[in-house]
Amino acid sequence: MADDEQDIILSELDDEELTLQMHDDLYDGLKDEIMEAVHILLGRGWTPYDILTKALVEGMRIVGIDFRDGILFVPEVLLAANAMKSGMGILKPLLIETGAPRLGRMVIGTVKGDIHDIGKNLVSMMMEGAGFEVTDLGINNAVESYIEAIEREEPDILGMSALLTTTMPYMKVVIDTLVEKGMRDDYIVLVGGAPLNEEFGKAIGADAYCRDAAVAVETAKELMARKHNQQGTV
Ligand code: B12
Repeated sequence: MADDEQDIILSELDDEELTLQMHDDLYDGLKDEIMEAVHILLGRGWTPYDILTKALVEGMRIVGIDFRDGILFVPEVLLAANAMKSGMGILKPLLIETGAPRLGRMVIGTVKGDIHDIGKNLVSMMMEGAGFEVTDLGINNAVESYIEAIEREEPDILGMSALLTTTMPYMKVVIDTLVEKGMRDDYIVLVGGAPLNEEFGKAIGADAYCRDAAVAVETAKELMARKHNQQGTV
């Protein structure tokens, strides 16, 4: 970044400039600047959802491209991820305080071998904002961890996240274990993460693959309504 970077006064930028600056700041892992910019946009009346998607998620998408192309490396991406998380931390209570009626419960976690958690955290936040109670199991979850949590929490929905092509097959291990234990039909299983697609979701026996957090919320609501209708007619 240019030397005159520190001369930029974020509050003097217009919305578009500020959003672009946030993409740059996220790229550079500048946590304080990201937090300041999130507050500025909130002050200008932006919705938490717009800040999340247009400023933070879009910034992370750009980081992802340069990581893929070998321009950025793990330490830099970790800094970007931390800056992203600090921005998400400000938005989380705002997304959750919707006063929406309780719609159901969800247990969510990233699968074994995988430590990516930004997308999962976003899904948790959006689900909570939509009125679901969410138990987040964190990262690197073995099948036992999922089973233990669903037995304890008795959720309506189990969510699994994987960002690596090497860890996504583990979702099938979890689903197959649910089938073996005769528990599969007790839960709606949602899966997500950048390398997945609808076909993969179907192939492993999930109820749905969701490409982003907004789709996750819509799909969860739809499948919950279907489940309630089915229970009503039995
Ligand atoms: C940030 C990041 C990291 C950070 C993670 C920090 C953290 N706390 O999460 C760090 C630096 C630690 C990291 C490490 C590694 N990473 Co990485 N990482 C990324 C990066 C750049 C962004 C991921 C991200 O946060 N995206 C933003 C969020 C918002 O999007 P998302 O995760 O896709 O989530 C959305 C949807 O997918 C969906 N969703 C996600 N989960 C769920 C769950 C449910 C239930 C539902 C319904 C929906 C859903 O909703 C979310 C919100 O809208 C991606 C690039 C990319 N294009 O994805 C690479 C990427 C995933 N990483 C990659 C790699 C290779 C690695 C490493 C192996 C690198 C290394 N050499 O060590 C390690 C693996 C460590 C491990 N064992 O897990 C590769 C994977 C390639 C592959 N084909 O498998 C990618 C694609 C980069 C690349 N193109 O090379 N990484």
